[in-house]
Amino acid sequence: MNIGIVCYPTFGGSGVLATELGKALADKGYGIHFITYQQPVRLTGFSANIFYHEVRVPAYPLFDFPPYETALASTMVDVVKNNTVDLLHVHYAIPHASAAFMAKQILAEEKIHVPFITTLHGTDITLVGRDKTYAPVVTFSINKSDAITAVSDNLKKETLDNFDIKKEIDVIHNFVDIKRFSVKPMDAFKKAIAPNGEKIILHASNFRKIKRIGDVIYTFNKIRKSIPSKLLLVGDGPERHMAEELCRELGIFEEARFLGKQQDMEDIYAIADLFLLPSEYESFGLAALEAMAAGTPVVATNAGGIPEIITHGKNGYLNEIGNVEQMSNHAISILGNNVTLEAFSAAARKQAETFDIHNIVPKYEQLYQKVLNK
Ligand code: GMT
Repeated sequence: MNIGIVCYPTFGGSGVLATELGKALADKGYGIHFITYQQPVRLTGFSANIFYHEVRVPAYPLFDFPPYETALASTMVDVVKNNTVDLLHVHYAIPHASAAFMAKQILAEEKIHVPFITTLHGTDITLVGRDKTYAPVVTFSINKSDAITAVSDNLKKETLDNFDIKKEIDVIHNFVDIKRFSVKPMDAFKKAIAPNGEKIILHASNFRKIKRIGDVIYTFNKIRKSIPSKLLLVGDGPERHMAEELCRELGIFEEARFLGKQQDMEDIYAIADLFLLPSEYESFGLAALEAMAAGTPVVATNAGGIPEIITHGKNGYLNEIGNVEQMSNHAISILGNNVTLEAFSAAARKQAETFDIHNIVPKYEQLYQKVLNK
């Protein structure tokens, strides 16, 4: 089977998931055509079954806003016509689902029938998609999808509560490659970050408001007063400047390392003792799952789909949004006792195993087959 995958090629969770899915399918012998505006960040190495098609958006002085969606739909048409593509799988509804619908209609005019599947990831539904500027197109194109998936039960509910969806939504949870994330702690790297054996607290995100980066820093500031620790911040985005300022204001800039965007996350998770995810909302929280796969317990909020991966008091803790006191107390309770830390770490890894790539990817394969058999 040959599949066209459309996603955001950046460090965001939807692009990461889509790329890992494409790579896993290629390993199983599927032909995978990535259709994106730049090479997806996790698309490294060579596979004979993977093809990359760049969406070019030519500039023209008339355009204040280059028509990306039109360029994407046209590229999808071109890829389908010039390659063997059985179905399109688009990740993140905006504008991928409506572009896929347009491509499907254009191809149908030429008697080429290609179904498309839309995977909803989070802010395409809960934040951006709900805005009335986008909502009618998002609703229409989700309903026109040949199959719809959501990455958590919570996101399915959010979609049904907020959009007039007339089709079944299948929940296929996000996944992680356990084998890849179970790297041994890298002693030299750990020593460079925490030379005196301090505990390492990690946060990784796109530094948007929804991630509540301020809460990461305030929580860390409370933890470090009880337990010698260092903070690692991975990623970049609009809140980074504020975060750096806050660290300076609190006098903890030396204890915090801003690493920017990173490729080899498995090496970073491997040295972390605890992952902080104080988000306002997460449909799933892929970064938390990756941390857990590396045996890192997670202190997070009780928001969105996070409770679908974290079991309170076992492999991490779920907290009220914004309650930094609660988050730091829970973090201290894990980090303050090595026996507890080891128990949480083992439980985190065990929980991540249920979301292993080998358990989840077959669900997408079954869905592809079902759509093609229709
Ligand atoms: O976290 C983000 O804001 C990026 C966003 C994306 O689409 O790249 O992430 C969403 O999709 C991820 C993969 O399915 C989920 O793990 C994240 O929880 C979700 N983010 C939000 O819901 C805020």
